[in-house]
Amino acid sequence: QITPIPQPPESWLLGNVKEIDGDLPIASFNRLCDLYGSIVKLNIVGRTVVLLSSQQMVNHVSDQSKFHKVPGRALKEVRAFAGDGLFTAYDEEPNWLLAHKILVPAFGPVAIRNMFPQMEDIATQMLFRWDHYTGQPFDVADQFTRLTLDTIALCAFDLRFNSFHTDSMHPFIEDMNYLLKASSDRTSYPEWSKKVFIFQEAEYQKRVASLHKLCDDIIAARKKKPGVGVNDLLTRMLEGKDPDTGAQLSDENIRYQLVTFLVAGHETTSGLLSFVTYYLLKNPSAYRKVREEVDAFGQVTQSNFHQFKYIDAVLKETLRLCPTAPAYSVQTRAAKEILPGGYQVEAGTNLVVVVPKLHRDPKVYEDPEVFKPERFLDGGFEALPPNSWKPFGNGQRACIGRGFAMQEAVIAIASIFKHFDLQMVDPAYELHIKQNLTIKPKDFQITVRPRRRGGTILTDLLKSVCLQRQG
Ligand code: FDE
Repeated sequence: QITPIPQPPESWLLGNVKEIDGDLPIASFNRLCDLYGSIVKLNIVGRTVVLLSSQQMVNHVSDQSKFHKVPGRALKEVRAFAGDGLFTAYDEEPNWLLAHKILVPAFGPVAIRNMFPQMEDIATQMLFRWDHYTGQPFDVADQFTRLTLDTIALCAFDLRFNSFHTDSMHPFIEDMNYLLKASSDRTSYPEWSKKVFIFQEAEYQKRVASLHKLCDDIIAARKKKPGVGVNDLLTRMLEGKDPDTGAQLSDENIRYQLVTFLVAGHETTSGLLSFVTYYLLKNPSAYRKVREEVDAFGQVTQSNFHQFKYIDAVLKETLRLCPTAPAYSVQTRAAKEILPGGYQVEAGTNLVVVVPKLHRDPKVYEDPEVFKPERFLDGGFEALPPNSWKPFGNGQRACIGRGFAMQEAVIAIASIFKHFDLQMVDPAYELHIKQNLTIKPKDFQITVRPRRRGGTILTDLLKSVCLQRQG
């Protein structure tokens, strides 16, 4: 016997479109889950979408033999610039498996460990910059965008954007922000509107072309001067072969992978670091414990990085409350499936996992709204019920950059807290979120002061190098 799925009242022609705030869809999803429960059905201009938000529901659809990732409406739009790159490819497109096989080793534990010096290099550039900002308010999201963009570009493509040496952001950022926002806006318009709004469409295409040109230029430059001894992502893509068939990636697909890694590799991680900063400033006891951990180790290094257990828990807890990729979609493999509670879903319907709500399932998390990194310490993380913490997606389509992002984030947080005291510009600041497919804190400003007296980060670092040499 089939239970009808709860649905808000529909209006004529538009269905439930008016339930969704175009600027902040995730807030609307959260609100609908609060109102209607762990499963909600929406009619978005004739398309059925089902929101899922409890561990029980999400656990059920995490079974890869029955459900699999199908890029949702927004990701379909993103295909205009990311094509069949890893993130936006359909499972059954041959390039997904081919690129997956070639690139998984490039993001394996050994490869990531070897990226430590490059990550440290960019983090240090940020610290230099912050030295000069002493006492002066700045936007954290802006700084972390520079950090993560420069880091992915250097680690993956041996390319320096040098974002900390210019005031304006690299033009790539503007194009990307425009395209991500436009892609998410486009989901509430019918397909034919692209033929009507010709100016918007022309602007969109212009941005896509500029993104593609940037990537094509990177590929062309590397082909002219193959990196001697460089074994980065780009080399692997240009030279890597499928171990089973010998197949290689086409230039077109490599361009899409470049776009994918530049976008996926920095948007989500910069959001994560911004939220971490917010939560640490809002929670003095967590701030103090981070500081204690950092001071106990002195410097974060390639060999001690795994021992920063408290910072790791802070990152996990931040991703619980503010998963920067706040939703992902799956569909049934068969014509229909019955979900727990007797709800029937059919093939072709996007089942959207509303991650921030899943992460507040009261059956899983005690005091779900409270920031408490301790819940993940001492086996707490391992003891979670299956599929109750999903900031990195699910199964074979889960985030390939997870280890990369976590290492980068530990290095950043550990170095910042080693060298600076941080303060919110407005102590009464309450978290506001802005969404651009991924989420970030809105208008969140801080000031920093170096912890030491006199000297700069540079003299500090030189001193510690000398001490290491001597000792
Ligand atoms: C992926 C991902 C995901 C899934 C999605 C879906 O399902 O749709 C998610 C959820 C994510 N990812 C998340 C995240 C967060 C963070 C922090 C990150 N992420 C980071 C990163 C970095 C890098 C480099 C990356 N990331 C990348 C990536 C890729 C490529 C992908 C796709 C995969 C496949 O194969 O599909 C992802 N990522 Fe992430």
